[in-house]
Amino acid sequence: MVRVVHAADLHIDASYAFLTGERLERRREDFLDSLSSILNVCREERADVLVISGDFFDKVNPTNNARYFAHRALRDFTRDVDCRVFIVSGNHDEPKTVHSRSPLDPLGLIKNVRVVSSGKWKHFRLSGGGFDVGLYLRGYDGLKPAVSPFLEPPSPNDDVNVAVVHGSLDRAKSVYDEWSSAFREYAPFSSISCSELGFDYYALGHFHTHQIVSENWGVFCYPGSPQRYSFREAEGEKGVVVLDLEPGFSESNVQFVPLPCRELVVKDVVLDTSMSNLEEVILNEVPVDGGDRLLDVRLMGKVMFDEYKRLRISHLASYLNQYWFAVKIDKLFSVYDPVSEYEFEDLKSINVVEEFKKRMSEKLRVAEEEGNVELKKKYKWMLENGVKLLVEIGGQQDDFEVHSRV
Ligand SMILES: [Mn+2]
Repeated sequence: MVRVVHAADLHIDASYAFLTGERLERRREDFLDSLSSILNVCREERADVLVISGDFFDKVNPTNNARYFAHRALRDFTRDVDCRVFIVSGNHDEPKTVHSRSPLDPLGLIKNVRVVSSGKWKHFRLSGGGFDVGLYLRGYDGLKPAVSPFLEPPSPNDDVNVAVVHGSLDRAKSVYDEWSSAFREYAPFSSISCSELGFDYYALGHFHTHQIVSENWGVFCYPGSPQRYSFREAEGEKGVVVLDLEPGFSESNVQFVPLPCRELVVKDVVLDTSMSNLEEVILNEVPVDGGDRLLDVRLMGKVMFDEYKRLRISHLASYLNQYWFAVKIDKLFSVYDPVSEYEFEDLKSINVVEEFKKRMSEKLRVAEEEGNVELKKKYKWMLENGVKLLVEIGGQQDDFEVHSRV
């Protein structure tokens, strides 16, 4: 039997626009703690192999701090314990240009650590005592992101065969689906396209929710990310899987091991135009028992322009930051201005030029409808020249804060 710990999507060195200074540093430590927890599982379970299916680092240029810690942790681990480590690259830690390297590559210089980056298949054979286990690893291809990792598959010929890739399985679910389908465009493949390949276990990375898709021709498994990478991952357990590879391998050989991670809370507050003193309204609804948890306050609904002007988001954030590890406040509400009878819909992508265009186009449309030739001419002139002027003075930049992905 060969005992494997399968982890993925550690995202070491993740950045968060709403965190700065000491809190950002502490949040980054969470992700390094996950690596330590995973190595501890390997020790406790007496694993022969640790497999990491991509997105070990959050970016192709992690800080030296993160590189140093990861290198030292893996070096110490492989020195102490007889466990081999295999890492493939993911869309986050594989560069998208020809002449650069993955930050994973230096880790491959450590004894007993093997790194497979840049879309090539590599084969390693392990002895299970009486049978052989074949590990077939492929790094994420930064140059051909939309291609199936199994476009040019290897022909596995060991007794138990494992494919290690970073990609989007069609039958798997993602918490990011309702937000954007772009997530699924990275190394997409279907389970049915694998029916003739001959792998027993697919050690997958990319989807952050732990899940197993069992087919007659193999077990597809995402261990999920060990930390809650974004507020979309506030629900469900986080961890790794432990599996015993042996002839006759099935889903029952796979066991999920939950790991501790920082908890995230999402609180929706719905505002409306009848409300005044929004800060007080919001604070009445948001709990202050946060402790070590992260909070995302999602402000929704519609507010009056005058009330919006009085609302101090940074004041609100610094107050709530006393009671939570950190607080992120999302302005998802629209703003209504009764003077102009205009409604600003999307505050996060608001841009002076686009708003001006939208507003003038609407006025132009009404003038056209009413057949008011004089007014139509005026609005047309204002639209053309107004946009030019606004672009000239730098109106293309967002007037509001830039939102991070989280
Ligand atoms: Mn990932």
